[in-house]
Amino acid sequence: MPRSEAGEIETVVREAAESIQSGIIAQACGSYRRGKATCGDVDVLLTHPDGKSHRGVFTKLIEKLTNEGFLTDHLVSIEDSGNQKKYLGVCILKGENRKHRRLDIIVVPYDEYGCALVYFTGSAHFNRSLRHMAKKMNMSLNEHALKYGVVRKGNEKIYEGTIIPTPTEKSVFEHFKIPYRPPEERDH
Ligand code: DGI
Ligand code: CA
Ligand code: CA
Repeated sequence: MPRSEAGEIETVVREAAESIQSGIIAQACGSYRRGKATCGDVDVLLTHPDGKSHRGVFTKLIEKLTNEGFLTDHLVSIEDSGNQKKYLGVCILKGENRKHRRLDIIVVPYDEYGCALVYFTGSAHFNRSLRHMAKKMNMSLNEHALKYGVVRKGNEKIYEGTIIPTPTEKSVFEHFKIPYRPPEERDH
């Protein structure tokens, strides 16, 4: 789809989320955030800066968007091992000649927002490069957290390490001692 349409989808999700919980942050990540002219799907990441009000939004949001006729098909709803919730589905914008589009909605606690933003912005290739860098520095990176002091034996983790607070996406880059790379430059 053209990126303008991805932007419209982001707005629908953001406005619905805001009506459920004011002050919520809703950001389309993935290829959209990387500035692509076209996007295969839309990945909207949600969090709340007060650290707690993201809770309860997920179910209400899916329900509201379904009742509005925006979400037409639910593929998967996952609550992962941590505190992140992920929805994979299909949506359609109002108006003539609209097409069904794939939409992912991810709700994360604010203390995981920095790492989640990096992860869901991608690209998948860029994420792999960062994880490789983390490994070399005895750290680990995933969508939840950056950790230091990780002990590995071969591919096995012997010690999980300790979480480094990463309140912003920029802080993730700082801990790797690399210059901040804007989303448009994260294809590799
Ligand atoms: O085309 P994209 O929007 O980049 O890709 P996507 O919608 O499949 O996934 C959104 C982001 O989530 C992607 O840019 C990076 C992350 N991601 C998805 N699948 C994987 C992944 N990251 C890693 N490391 N490995 C994956 O399999
Ligand atoms: Ca995407
Ligand atoms: Ca996706």
